[in-house]
Amino acid sequence: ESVSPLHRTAYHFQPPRHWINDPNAPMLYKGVYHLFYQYNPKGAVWGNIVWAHSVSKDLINWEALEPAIYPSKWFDINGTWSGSATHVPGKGPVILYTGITENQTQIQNYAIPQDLSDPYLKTWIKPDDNPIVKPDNGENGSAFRDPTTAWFNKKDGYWRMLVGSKRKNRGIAYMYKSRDFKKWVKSKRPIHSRKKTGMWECPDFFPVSVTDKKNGLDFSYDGPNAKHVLKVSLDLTRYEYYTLGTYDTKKDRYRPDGYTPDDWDGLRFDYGNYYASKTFFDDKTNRRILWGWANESDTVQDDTVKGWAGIQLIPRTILLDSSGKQLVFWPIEEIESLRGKNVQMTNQKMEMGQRFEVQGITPAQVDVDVTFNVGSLEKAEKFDESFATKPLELCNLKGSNVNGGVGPFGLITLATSDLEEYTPVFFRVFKDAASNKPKVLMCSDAKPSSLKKDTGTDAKERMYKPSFAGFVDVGLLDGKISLRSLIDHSVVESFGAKGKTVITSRVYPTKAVGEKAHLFVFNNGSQPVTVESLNAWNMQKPLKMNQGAK
Ligand code: DQQ
Repeated sequence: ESVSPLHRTAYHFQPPRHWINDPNAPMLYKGVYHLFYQYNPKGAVWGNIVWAHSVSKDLINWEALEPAIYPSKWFDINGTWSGSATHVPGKGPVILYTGITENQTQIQNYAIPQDLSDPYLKTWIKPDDNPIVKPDNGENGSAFRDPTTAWFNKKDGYWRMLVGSKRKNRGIAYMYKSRDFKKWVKSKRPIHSRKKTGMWECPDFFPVSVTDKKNGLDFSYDGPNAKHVLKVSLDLTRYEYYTLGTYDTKKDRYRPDGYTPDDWDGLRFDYGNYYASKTFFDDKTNRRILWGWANESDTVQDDTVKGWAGIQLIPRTILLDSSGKQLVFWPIEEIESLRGKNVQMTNQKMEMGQRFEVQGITPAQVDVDVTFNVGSLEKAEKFDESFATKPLELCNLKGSNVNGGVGPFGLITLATSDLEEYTPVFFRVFKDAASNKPKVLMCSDAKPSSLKKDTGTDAKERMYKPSFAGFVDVGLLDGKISLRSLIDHSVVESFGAKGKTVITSRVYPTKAVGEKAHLFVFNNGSQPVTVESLNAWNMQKPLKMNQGAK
């Protein structure tokens, strides 16, 4: 089968061909990073799912090994779906995953390495005493999957883990306990549930430090100064949300803080094309690192023609924001080792309608980091409260060309020189009437990204070119706001205000490709905005990216 190189990424994780989805069981073992992922070895659409397995020493270069887990036993004969790894003292890493049985029931299994002395953990065994957990009478056997990494409670000597589910339309994360990591018993209460959110896929549950602004915490951390994060992936709309809260290890209860909605309009790791994410704790560098999958935005037909579909986004560190009310995300620093040629811009004032090209690099494959200064907020538009939970509607109403008081301003990525095609990533600053504080909107807009003709009559046959949006919780006291975008041919991953709001778009320009893509900074607001500093780097291709994956 042929593979079209046109929109393939250079420095994002991809196998050479075929379909990929969820990252599974990320971990560090004996100095080697492991990433497993849902993979179709036979084509560029979802199906025939196995756990592909890649290893890396630097999170940049990846070597493909043989698939680690694939259907072979009665307890996973119809599928080996998502799961996680836990380091169990005395046993090494243990994988928990969802198996699909002959009659399509979802059950939880475990797998263990054949040889613990092998840092690559090449061969995995699925013992015959599987499964470890089956749906009981109250549970829905067709919505019961994606076990989390387990955490250990020293006080009572039990491991605990979560399984995503639903009852009618209520999203649920069931909790299971075990002493020996084999016999698991369901807890009386799920760790959490929420009405009308539908199936909770790929739950993730972990602590973050309130006081330590540099380091992550292990899953089993049970000391002072921590909050917990519960993230779920919503099957119905294909986006995720998380709550921050308190986990009382004695009562075994998680209570969300209540600052932000525990619902569809909750906080997100990424407000764009991002799903089925999963974290792990890197105990070498004390980081909590997040992996997430970005699906294609073009059609299934196009994927088949391309011969590939899906990428993993650049791993991100997760920390609690200094406000304590949200998380912040930042691309792992290893990615900076791929930075090549650098160009800069400083103190460039942009009047309304002006844009400046970032020249001297190849903008289809760059890392760009810019700090804007918005000066005065006097001209900022009044914020209409009815949009308080509707950033997307606001972005749809006010695109990058709709003049405002302060903004829109930002980056124009993957553009033709005359903006026939372009993907703008930008801010717009409002003023909250009651508090007089700024309300900042961030948008990544794929609508003008591609001239490709859509011929399909059915939505599935049409390219998906959505605008994505989120608010950015900044005070703008010094007038500054930053934006970093990782641009890689068909993906634009953008970090607003040092990672407070992150948005990923997948786009398929027809002309703004390769050497023909351009990058600009722009301002379409009546208040002049200054580019205080801008750095753009060409990004090199890693030497190894899964060559020869089966
Ligand atoms: N993908 C897996 C499931 C999971 C879903 C199947 C999320 O385990 O719920 O490929 O994308």
